[in-house]
Amino acid sequence: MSYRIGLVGKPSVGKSSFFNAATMNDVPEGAYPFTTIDPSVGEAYVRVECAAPEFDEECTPSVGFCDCGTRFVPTKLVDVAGLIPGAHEGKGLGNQFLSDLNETDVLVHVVDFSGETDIEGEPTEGHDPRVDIDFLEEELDQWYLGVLEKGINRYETGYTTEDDAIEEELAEQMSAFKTNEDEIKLLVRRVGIGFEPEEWDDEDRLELAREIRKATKPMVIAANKMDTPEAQANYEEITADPEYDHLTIVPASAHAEKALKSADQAGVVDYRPGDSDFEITGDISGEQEQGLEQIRDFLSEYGATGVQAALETALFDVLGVTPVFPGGANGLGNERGEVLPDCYLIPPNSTAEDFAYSLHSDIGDGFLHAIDCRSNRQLGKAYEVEPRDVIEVITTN
Ligand SMILES: Nc1nc2c(ncn2[C@@H]2O[C@H](COP(=O)(O)OP(=O)(O)O)[C@@H](O)[C@H]2O)c(=O)[nH]1
Ligand SMILES: [Mg+2]
Repeated sequence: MSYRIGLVGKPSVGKSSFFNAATMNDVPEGAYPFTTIDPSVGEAYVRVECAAPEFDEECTPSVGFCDCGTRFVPTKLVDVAGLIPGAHEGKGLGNQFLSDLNETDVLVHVVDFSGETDIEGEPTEGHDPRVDIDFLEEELDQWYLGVLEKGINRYETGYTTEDDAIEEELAEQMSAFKTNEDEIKLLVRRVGIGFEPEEWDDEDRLELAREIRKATKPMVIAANKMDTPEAQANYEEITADPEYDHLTIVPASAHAEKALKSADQAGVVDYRPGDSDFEITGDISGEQEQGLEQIRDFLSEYGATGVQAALETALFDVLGVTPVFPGGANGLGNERGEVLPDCYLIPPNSTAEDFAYSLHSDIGDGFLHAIDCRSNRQLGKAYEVEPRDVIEVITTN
């Protein structure tokens, strides 16, 4: 199971910079719209505290790496360019944008908190980032509404068989959003509009579209360019605004993350991505030192650069993904001499049996019971897996 985190936002907010900082790949960046024509897919990492030290072992990750007890587990990051107002009507790179967006599991909305770009991404001053936050939600809602309306239309014009229920029709029409009948049913009930679409007015439809969007495209806001005083002032204001309470906002500086990673690669600092501090280890000029000390101040104010934090908040907090280590009750090593080689990211609310299936369908089919490797306790198939569990599956085969 591999998750895809999508970076979205109007042009020039720093999506490519964020993407590059998170993946250290080379994607063109520049302060003008449409630099990134094709969506870029790269490998980023999310941090998970390694379980091996608890067993007095040293792990040998098969993918990603482990740095002083912190596992860096790979995840896919997608730079989804091309969102401008009216994208759902096919303006700009709208349609490409929408189909790329469908492939993502969770979104990080990169917002230029400095207010130095207007709604189209052109240079300006004093732009309110709240406008961008609202615009993106509305844009997505309109897109969902369009697809929802098609489903209602099909239902009403009788393309479906007599006894097809509306949730069935909508689940089919909206299948690209990875929803299903049960979810649609639940959301129709939540909106409280009944199951007769002829009775849904425009507002009901929009509200339902919005609920489906929220359920299928959970989102975190990365308040980017937080290294500028303008962004810091906007951040103070917006995080104190009750209208925006429902959002998860992570303060971020793609520039700071990129600078630290570059300095680390050049051997002049020792920086572990996501950390709240770093050490200067090489010879640097006074100017470089001044720049790095500014970044250090930023880290002590905001806890980190926010790039790792935004990805992890999206995956673990908003989406609810569970990291779990396949282990062995009689030691963590396998027959190839690897120690705790894997850390799986599995869907929220997964059971021990689901976990077994994520290892291999044969392991799922032959599931007898599982073992919690920390306590050696036996776990039944309905056991709900907890983050950082170390589990061995015992099978009949
Ligand atoms: N101050 C500051 N500027 C940034 C940051 N991230 C990106 N930028 C600048 O914002 C502009 C647009 O960046 P880019 O990554 O191309 O944005 P995109 O169009 O959303 O992909 C460039 O001039 C970047 O250098 C940041 O964290 N801080
Ligand atoms: Mg870009």
